[in-house]
Amino acid sequence: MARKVIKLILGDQLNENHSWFDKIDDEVLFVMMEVRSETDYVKHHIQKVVAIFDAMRKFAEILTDKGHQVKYFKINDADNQQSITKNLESLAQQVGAQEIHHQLPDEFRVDEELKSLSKNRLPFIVSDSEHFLTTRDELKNLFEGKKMYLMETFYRKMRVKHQVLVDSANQPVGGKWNFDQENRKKVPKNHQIQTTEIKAKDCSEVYEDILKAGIQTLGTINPTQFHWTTTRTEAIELLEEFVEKALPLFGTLQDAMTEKHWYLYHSRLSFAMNVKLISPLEIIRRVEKAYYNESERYELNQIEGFIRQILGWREYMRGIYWAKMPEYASMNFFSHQRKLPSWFWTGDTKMNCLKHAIDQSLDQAYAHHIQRLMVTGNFALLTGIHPDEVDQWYLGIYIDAFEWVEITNTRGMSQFADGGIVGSKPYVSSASYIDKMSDYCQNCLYKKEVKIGEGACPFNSLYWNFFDANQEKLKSNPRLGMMFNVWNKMNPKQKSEILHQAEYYLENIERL
Ligand code: FAD
Ligand code: DLZ
Ligand code: SF4
Repeated sequence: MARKVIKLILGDQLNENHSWFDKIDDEVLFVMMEVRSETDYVKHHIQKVVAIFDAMRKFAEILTDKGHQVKYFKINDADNQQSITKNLESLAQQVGAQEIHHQLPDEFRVDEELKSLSKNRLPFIVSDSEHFLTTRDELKNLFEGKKMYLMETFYRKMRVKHQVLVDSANQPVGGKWNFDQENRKKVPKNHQIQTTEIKAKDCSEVYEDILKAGIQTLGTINPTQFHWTTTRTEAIELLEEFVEKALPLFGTLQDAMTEKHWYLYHSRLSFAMNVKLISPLEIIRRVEKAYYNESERYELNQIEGFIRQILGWREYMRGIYWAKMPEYASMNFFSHQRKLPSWFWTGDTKMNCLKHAIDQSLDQAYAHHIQRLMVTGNFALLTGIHPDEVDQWYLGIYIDAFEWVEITNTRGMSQFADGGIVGSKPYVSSASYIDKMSDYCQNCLYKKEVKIGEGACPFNSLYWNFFDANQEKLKSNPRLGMMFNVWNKMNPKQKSEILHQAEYYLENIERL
């Protein structure tokens, strides 16, 4: 009798090039499932749930068309028990499966759930997801015994290991590993933004199923004009368009923010990559090829800036996640306790930068890196919001939010709740940075240059208040010495007025 093997494909494991699919095998039954355990562990943005279900359904269709056997549980199917393990167990019994296979999940929570199932009677066989450029434990092993996990050290090793932008002596092409200094420009006045376009499709059927199931979501959607890439073909098309239209300016304007455009020269590839429709290596190689073939069109700072995000930051964050979970999820270095103001769910604030970043996140399930780090994240850190609250918001709202990359960026890089594992100092700023990188302050009711009194920008007093409150915890940080010098030398009256202003804003946080 033929051995029946069940192979589980999770919603973020849509890798058509995985060796599992190399040949058709009638003994293998692939299983995919839309389940409440995954839709409800946090309140997700409606566009995120639609994108995942749409991508999963289309992936199942592709496998079926190729001749593979697929059991697909839709969210409203009568036999769906709404849990990965329950569906797996009953399916295994039903088809008389003798083995269950799965790929390494990216989330600790799901890893634990699947491990608990493996204690049951059936052999459980685990494969790599064949997506990342590092193994789960590579970063942990690399930094074994060391206190600091420097991203830059890791990134350079990755450049050499994967022979990306290095010469035959393993030295960086162009003589430098990092072109960050050139990548901090604001959008110039009168600049015409010519970037990738929005390509919409109809996702009403998936959307109706989600409504019918009664899944609680946040944010808005126009299901007939849905634009997130949900197939490999769409992801490759977006990559090509990105290389053609946005890459030439990616680095220069990667930190810029503007009211005029919600993604500027960013790629919008994070969702497709995180659900594995497209691989990091193919994106890196494509971008590298553009540079080598047309170096007159693509400057090295644009190319290196983009590659660093994927080969450096993305892999590094995953490495930190597996090195530090589960302790990471409860770290709260500053012991922050405040709740997020309710306007994080409505955008109803007078602070123009926050209004803009939040409205955009609710409407598009997207904000780019600097909006996440230096607007919403900056505000949450300066106002002492509990990292659990911040994590829940980021994990829910963004199209690309999966815990391994969300928590390390949010709790780590943005909130410094890990005490400095990911970042060497907290990312906070007053209005001057936001003004330097955006056009938000021009249309704001608050005054960017004012610290105290009527109309003073809240970021200005909250900034100093944060350092004053956390002086003990931060004073030995060599990167903050100059800042503490400035604060400690300020005249006492001015200091006290600033602290009072911050206190007033904190007490009235709901009305900012
Ligand atoms: P681009 O700017 O075009 O960058 C290209 C790619 O680089 C991205 O698609 C992404 O895969 C990778 N990348 C860039 N920065 C990072 C980073 N810091 N960490 C990991 N990968 C990176 N990214 C997520 O994928 N999921 C998250 O849940 C997430 N949460 C974040 C939370 C905070 C507080 C911050 C500051 C950043 C977060 N990021 C997250 C990183 C980054 O903001 C997004 O990857 C990026 O905005 C996605 O848009 P894009 O594809 O247009 O990126
Ligand atoms: C995020 C998500 C959602 C909303 N729904 C599903 C689902 O119904 N079925 C599924 O297999 N995966 C879903 N996902 C993605 C999972 O959360 C992801 O696969 C795990 O977190 C493992 O990283
Ligand atoms: Fe934001 Fe302050 Fe600028 Fe207003 S003035 S947009 S609140 S930084």
